[in-house]
Amino acid sequence: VSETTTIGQYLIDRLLALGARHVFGVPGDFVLAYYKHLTDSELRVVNMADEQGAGFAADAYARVNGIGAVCITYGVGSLKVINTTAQAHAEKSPVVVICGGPGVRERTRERKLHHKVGTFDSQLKIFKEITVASAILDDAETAQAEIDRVLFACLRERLPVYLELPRDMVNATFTVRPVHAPKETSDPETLREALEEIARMVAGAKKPVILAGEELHRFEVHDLLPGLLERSGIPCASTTLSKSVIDEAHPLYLGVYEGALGNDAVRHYVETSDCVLVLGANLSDVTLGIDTAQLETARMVHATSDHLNVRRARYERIVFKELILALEPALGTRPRPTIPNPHRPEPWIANADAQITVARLFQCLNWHLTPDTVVITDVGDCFFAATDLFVEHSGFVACAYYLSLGFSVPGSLGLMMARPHLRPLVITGDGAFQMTGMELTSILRTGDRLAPIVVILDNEGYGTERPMIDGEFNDIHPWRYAEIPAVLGAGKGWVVRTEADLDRALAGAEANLDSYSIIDVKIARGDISAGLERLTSHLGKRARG
Ligand SMILES: Cc1ncc(C[n+]2csc(CCOP(=O)(O)OP(=O)(O)O)c2C)c(N)n1
Ligand SMILES: [Mg+2]
Repeated sequence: VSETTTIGQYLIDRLLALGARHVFGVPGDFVLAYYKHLTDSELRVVNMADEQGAGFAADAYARVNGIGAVCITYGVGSLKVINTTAQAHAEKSPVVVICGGPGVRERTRERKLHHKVGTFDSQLKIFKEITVASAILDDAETAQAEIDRVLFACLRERLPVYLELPRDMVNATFTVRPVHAPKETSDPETLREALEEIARMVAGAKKPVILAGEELHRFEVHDLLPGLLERSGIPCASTTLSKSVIDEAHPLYLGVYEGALGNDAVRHYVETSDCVLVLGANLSDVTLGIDTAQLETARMVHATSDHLNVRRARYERIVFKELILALEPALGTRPRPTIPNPHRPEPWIANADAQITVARLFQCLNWHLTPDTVVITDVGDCFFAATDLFVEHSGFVACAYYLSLGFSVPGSLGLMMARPHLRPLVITGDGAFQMTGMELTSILRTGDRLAPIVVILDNEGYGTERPMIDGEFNDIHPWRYAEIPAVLGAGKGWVVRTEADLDRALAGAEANLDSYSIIDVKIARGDISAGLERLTSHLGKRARG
């Protein structure tokens, strides 16, 4: 039997079929009819205060759920998710951007229309640069093929996509054809040869090591990692972007590798290895410790969804997931080496009157992590300090490569929608919080009694930039963050100056299961984490030219 549907409904059905349960957004007249449609569907619409917040929430959601969606209006809305879509692209997050647009009948001639800039193609062109596939759904005849093409590309590449829905096409009908998910397979001979070459290289190595990247997580093969390590006897390190790809308590886990910016023992192990298997890690200047990493191509296998290189040889037509699935049986076994494991958190005992410092704050937070915590950090010293947290069981989410301030508070809402049983520990700087922290209002608006704990490192401004080049431009207006609950009419707040204050605040926050908690931690100017200390001495040299 042939079934008739509408473009709007088909898109909803496909999103549900591919695993989306929520859509984040802000309505506007070009998308209002579709917004109503979405609200009446099985998808839950999560309204945000600002489109950038919606984009960040969809990104965080997509990272843990496997697909996410953001729905906004033309121009004023969509152009505000450029930054978040660029982040999703940079860090491989499968976000579907759905933008309501002018109707096809409104597009018969170029004219000035509210929210429109340039031509009717301008937005599509802008999004083309930062998405893997895109379409304007202006024809009912081709709509199904276009939606399928775009959504499959999103999942195949784990990259964002853009769909523009002209408002008069929402209810345009067509007859649904069966959906065929394209099956991507490697060239079997090439895969076999590549695996043999990798196995030879590993067998001949004295001290192989795996650098486990974020794509293991994105392509849902991270669960294979413990088995791979245990059988092969090869230890692994993660990158700043992939932290928590493996339980950090695993005996074959070394820690986060980030060149000279990270832990010395991890650096030494990785850089003295004669065979580094880089699996699913995109190597950026950040991942490579601001280019301080010493990894030579001649002793490296580098596999990502984009390419496979064994030393200098490149193998084409290898599907990343297939390679990872085939790796464990292909590699031999060897006795487990003795390796330096990351330090477990030391028990926290407060020195009651001592002024709180960044180092002690993170020691305390580390002690408070539970299997139900998911850590989400913003950019700034919170990120550099959080890299050193010992994350057992729990997840760790950060925009560790694109580094856009303002991700954490809206991102935490995405995480809570995707994983309602987890409680986010949101760690942010005061500058980042002033950008998007007001999305706390969206967390309340859900009516779900969500209870993230937001910790603000309140150091009177842009602490990360001060050691590089300082000036008034790094100062911000001081807020009374702990009083935000009074303004929003819900939530609980604490100000922390001493270690005893921190104990009280965390005890109170942990007991507050009905609403968000906000902890304003007063950090002395110039008190920075060891990680940031190392970073700024490198960056400062570069920034000063
Ligand atoms: C959206 C965005 N704008 C600007 C920057 C540049 N930047 C990097 S760190 C930083 C300071 C952040 O201040 P804060 O959130 O208070 O954290 P702190 O550095 O004090 O730890 C700035 C402005 C950025 N990364 N992202
Ligand atoms: Mg700050």
